[in-house]
Order: sequence, then C-alpha cells, then structure tokens
Amino acid sequence: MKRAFWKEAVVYQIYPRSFMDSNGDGIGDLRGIISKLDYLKELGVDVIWLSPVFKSPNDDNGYDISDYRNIMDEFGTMADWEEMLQGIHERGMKLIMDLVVNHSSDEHAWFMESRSSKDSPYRDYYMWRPGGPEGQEPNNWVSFFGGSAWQYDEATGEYFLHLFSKKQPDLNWENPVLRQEVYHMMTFWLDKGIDGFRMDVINCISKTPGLPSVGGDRYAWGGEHFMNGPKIHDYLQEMNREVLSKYDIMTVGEMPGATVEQAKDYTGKDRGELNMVFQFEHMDVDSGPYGKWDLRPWTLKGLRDILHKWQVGLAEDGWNSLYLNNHDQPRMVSRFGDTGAYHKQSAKMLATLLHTLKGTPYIYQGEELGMTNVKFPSIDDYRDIETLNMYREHRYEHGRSEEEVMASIYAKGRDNARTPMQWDASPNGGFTTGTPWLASNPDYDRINAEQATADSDSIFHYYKRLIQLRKKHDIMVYGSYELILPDDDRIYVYTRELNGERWLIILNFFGEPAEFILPDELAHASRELIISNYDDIEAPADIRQFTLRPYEARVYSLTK
Ligand code: ISL
Ligand code: CA
Repeated sequence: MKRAFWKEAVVYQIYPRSFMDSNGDGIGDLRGIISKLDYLKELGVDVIWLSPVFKSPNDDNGYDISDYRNIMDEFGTMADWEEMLQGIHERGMKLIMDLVVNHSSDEHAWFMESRSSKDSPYRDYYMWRPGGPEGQEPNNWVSFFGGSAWQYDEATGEYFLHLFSKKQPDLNWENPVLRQEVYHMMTFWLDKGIDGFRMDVINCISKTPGLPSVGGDRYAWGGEHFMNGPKIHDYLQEMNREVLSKYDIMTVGEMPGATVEQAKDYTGKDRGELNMVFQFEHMDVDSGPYGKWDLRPWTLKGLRDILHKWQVGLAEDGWNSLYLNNHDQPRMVSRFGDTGAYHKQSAKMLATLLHTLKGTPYIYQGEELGMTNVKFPSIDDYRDIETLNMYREHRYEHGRSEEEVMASIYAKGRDNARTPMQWDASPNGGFTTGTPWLASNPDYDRINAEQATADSDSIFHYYKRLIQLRKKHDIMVYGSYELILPDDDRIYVYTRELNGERWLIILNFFGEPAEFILPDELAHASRELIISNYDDIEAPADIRQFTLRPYEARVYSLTK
C-alpha cells in the first residue's frame, strides 16, 4: 500500500464547547484549546479534528452554521483561531476542520434570502417544495432527530427539507452556484493553512430526484433516498478536482449507513474522492429494529464480525477510521468495557484494539482518561437536541415510561460524550471557573488529566505508548490483517503481517478469565511481548495454551 501521512496519523477529536473554558463563562473556547496544546503534544497525537467553531445559533452545538467564514463569538475571534492554528503547527501537529455542508443554519444569510421569496436568487440554495394535495408534507421522510423532515414556511407557503433539526435546512447540491459557494468557502480555510476536512454527513448531500416517499407509513425513514444518493460521486469528484486535489491534505467523510462496497467507491485510490470514511456499522451492534434507543446487549461476535468485515473489505484498497466513540456516541468504556473494578484494564484493552487494527485511529477527548457515561437525574439536566426531542416523542407520543426513556438516554444519549473534559479534581474538573453549559460528570474527582499524567500506569500513558509504537512500527499501519479463532465468544485474536514480520494481538473482552488454545501455526513461533495492559506477564509454560485475565490485552511479535 502507498504510504500517506493520514494513514500513519493518530487523530484527536476536540469538541470545543466541552474542552476547556478560558474565561469562566462555562463554555469551552479557542483560548482554552491553546492552553492545552502541550497536553495534546505530550499525548503524541498527529492531527486534531476540531468540531465546528463557526458562527452558529447552537441549535445543534455548531452543526448549524450561520456564517462559514467567521468564528462563533462564544469561542473567540479569528485572531484566536489563527493563534491556535499556529500553536498546533509549531508543535508539529495538523488541524482538520469540520465541514458541515449538507445543511446550514436557518439563520444563515443564504437561508434568510431564500425563504424571503420564490424569486430570490438564493431560493435554489435550499430544497423547497409545495405541500401535497391535502396540504401535507411533500413526502413522508422523518428527520434524524425525529418528526417530519419538512417544515412549512409561512412567507412563501412552501415546505423546506431538513434531514436534521428544523433549524438545519438542507442545502441543494443540485444547484451548481451553491456548489461553487461551498468550494470557495473550503478554499478560504485551506488558504488559511488548515490541513484538511472532516465532512459531516457528506454521503447525504445527493437526494433521489423527485424526493419520493418510502413505504406506506405516514412517516418513515427515507435513508435510501438520501444516503449514497445518485450524484454523490459526481459531487465529491468535482469537489476533489476543484479544491481538494490542489492541496496536500487529509479528508475524512462521515457516512452514516455506508457499506464496505460504498466505502471503496468513496476512498479507492483511483477514485479521486476522499481519503477515508468514518462509518457507523459497528455503532449499531447494540441497537434493536427501532434504532439506537431500542437497547440490545452487544456481543463480541456481533462487534467482531463487523470490524472484521471492514478489515477484509478494505484490505487492498480504500481506508477506514478506527473509533469506538465520538461526540455523538456514548463513552466507549461504559459501552464496551467496565467502569468498575476493571476500568483501567478494559479502557486499555479497547485502546489496544483501536491502535492495532488497520485504519486511522481517532481518539475522542477524554477517552485517553477513560471518561465515562453520565446519569443526570432529570431530563432538564440534558442539552442535546436529539435527546430532548426523543424524550418528548417517546414519553408523550409513544407513552413510554420515564424509567425506560431515561435508561435509553443513559445508554445512548449524546450528552454522555459532551460533559466537560476532566482536567483535575477541582470543581467542575477544572474545565471552568464558572457554571458549565452542561454539568460535569461527578467522577472527575477520580478520572482527570492531572491524575492520569502523574500516574505512569494510567490509561493516558498507555495511549502514549500505543501512539509511539505506531510511529515506530510500519506493521501497525500497513500490515495485512488476519482473523484467528473466528468463533470464540470471549476473545478477539488477530495477526498483522508486513515484510515477513508478524504480530499477534489477543484481547479478552470480558471481566472473567478466558482460556484459549492457539492454532499450531502460531504456537510454535517464539515471541516477544510488544505491549500489554498487565505488567507481570510471564512466558507461559505451555506456549499454546493461555489463560487471559479480565480484559487482558497482549501484543506479541512472532519470530519463526
Ligand atoms: O448522532 C447520531 C445518532 O445519535 C447520528 O445519527 C448523527 O446524527 C449522524 O451521524 C450525523 O452526525 C453529524 O451530523 C449531525 C450532528 O448533529 C452530529 O453531531 C454530527 O456528527 C448534523 O450536523
Ligand atoms: Ca469560554
């Protein structure tokens, strides 16, 4: 495989509202980020992905942009942003910005013009349609955040499409003038020196012509008509020709619903589209038929089958992101690990997985500390629009019980990931001297960066070691992947191989000891331990048979 910096990089995602508040207003900001760049440098990450910092009324915390070329007041100024970028570059790191162009805010000047009249030159920047014969919505699609994906607008008597909240009208990519606006805006940021883009729901920008309804229900999920739509590759190839190809940058497409085959089309080396996908298939392992709130226990087999399918599917061409949480997902250690006795071990085991599969690892802020999910007592303590909409709908329209709805929120709500970063054991984890916009997780007294950087056995230091190993060993980036023991329901075992070198990765996913026997082919090799989350590993008497301790992870280099 061809070398590329974005294959070798480890990415760190900052959700700016919750990272560090520099002025005591309870909202994270750019000067807060600047003050923590040395921390990120010490961790050793290469690329920072910054969730949106543009002007926004914050209906969806910055994913509703009202001015793509200016910084949100709460976060600081363009001068602060420039200082931050310089600070990142001075430390040898790179910055990718969030590109949110499936939709804008309804407070963007384009939309205000667009809604003002059917004759506005901006009308076709968005997706307006007349109502149906009985004045109903133009089709039956529901939005990602619940309810109809259409909003009626008095001024011109038509509906506009919004796949997300009604304050996030969808941009009309069919319109070449709109596409040029977007390309100019991208060029504006690239010329300021950024190193790439994370592209928000970029596989949703092309919709089936005619915007047909789905199924027979009054409201239904219309994903088949806007995920991986008919012109998506034309748009991405045009964007690549006109903008991306002119810079040495990294691009990652956030793509809910993307399959392995589609991912190859988005990221294949001769396709001229994007560098890598950020897909969600493995994030559905614990969802039932009604979606994310419909809780199901996950199984190792379920998770491994999906990860494996992607490893194999993109083995020769295409590239994937490796992650178990982000700002939209619950905390990985709460979901797939243990927050009790094996907090440290399980967080390190999951980290071992993320850094030894093939792909680019993404660390979400606080993951390197083992930050956990939160259980606030009341819905009033929550801020996320998706969570608040879901609560209303499930409680009052579907009549589900308070306990049941809160259980879904505790397990899957996006605010789990958005509680303030825990820097030290002082009030609010040192995130702010004021009142945080979303309450802190009370476990900051135990789980915080000050504690973690001081403790050489911490999750933080283990991440540091994994990141350094990736820099030293090409096999972790470019090695081929092979699954061993495909049917074991407690441990995940695989090898990586490059230029005659072979590594063996063994992960116990549960809190009980697990015994297993290696296939002969691997058992007869002599081996050197590269890293483990337990520090007292002796060479087993029987080289074939292992007993792994709870959540134990081992990485060996095998020699023939
Ligand atoms: O969060 C989700 C499920 O809980 C996803 O469906 C998510 O909405 C989807 O992956 C798209 O996410 C991105 O676009 C949204 C924004 O709210 C998310 O924060 C962002 O990551 C709209 O811009
Ligand atoms: Ca602030």
